[in-house]
Amino acid sequence: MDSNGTEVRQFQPERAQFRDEVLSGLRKTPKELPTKYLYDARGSQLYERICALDEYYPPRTEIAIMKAHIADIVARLGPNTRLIEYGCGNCAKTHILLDSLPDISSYIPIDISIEQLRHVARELTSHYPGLPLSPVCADYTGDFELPPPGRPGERTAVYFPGSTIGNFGPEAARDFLRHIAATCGPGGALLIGVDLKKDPDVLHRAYNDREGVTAAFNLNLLARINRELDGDFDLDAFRHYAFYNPTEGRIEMHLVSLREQTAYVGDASVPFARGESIWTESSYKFSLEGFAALAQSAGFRVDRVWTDERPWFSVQYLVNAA
Ligand code: AVJ
Repeated sequence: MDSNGTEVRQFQPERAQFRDEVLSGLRKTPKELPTKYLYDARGSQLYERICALDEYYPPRTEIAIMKAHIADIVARLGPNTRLIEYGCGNCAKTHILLDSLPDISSYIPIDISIEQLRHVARELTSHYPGLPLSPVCADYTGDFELPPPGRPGERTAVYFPGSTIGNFGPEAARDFLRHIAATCGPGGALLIGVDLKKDPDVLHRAYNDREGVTAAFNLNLLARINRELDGDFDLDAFRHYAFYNPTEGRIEMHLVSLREQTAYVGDASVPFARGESIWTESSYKFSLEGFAALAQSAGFRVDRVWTDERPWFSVQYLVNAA
């Protein structure tokens, strides 16, 4: 139980799993680290700062789309909905839904950061006193259990904002959407934020902000390994490097070693050549047609798409096609 009485179910990765995944990623060629580990308490804070940057257009654009079409969105979702959010973060966008969605049967925010989730649970219980809230702390790409369905007649809707679907490669994205389709069941739906292909300069600036917040966010992964796994990465000897790869349709985020060096994770050594990189994140950008094909391959039908007028970002309402 948390101090305010909300129980947080916990399935987050153990330290041993973190260590295994870090070492197996660093032993690959090319080296990589799992993106989900960017989000510890510090990483979640840095991500919130990214979301406030001028250059990082997605959150503002997505919120504007949600607000402009909230009546339409809510008419499709509700009432008597069991709302599950994957990677709620600070729940900034959720407020828009919770403020308007009538008769929610339960709200289940899932996040990998326990600190973040506890914070959000406190905030939500004070802001929405009657809301049935069941937070789950989990790596949602792994195994975890959802609280059982509640009321009769409720339908399950998943909310997956922020274009986090872009962090998955094409096959993993399809598998993950299939898993969501199974979670919603027949009659269920997915409300998802999907970032769109656009001028590569705009994309480049969004992941290379002038203040260096994105760089700090990326480097925090090495700092976290130092803190939690007794690592000795020299943060000044790695450079944040992010670019848009138009052939693959994705931003790639890397940490590049500025010199030949050996880093330790506990007593395991990891050699780096000068210029060698660790791939920490992909952020795929979609065309509307491309995303519709992906959704369809996962058992969804695109019911409705809302975008801003440029159009840079989309919010999409998908229904389980079963
Ligand atoms: C949270 C995955 C949507 O890919 O744009 C922001 C994370 N990485 N800046 C994204 C991120 C660098 C973000 N997502």
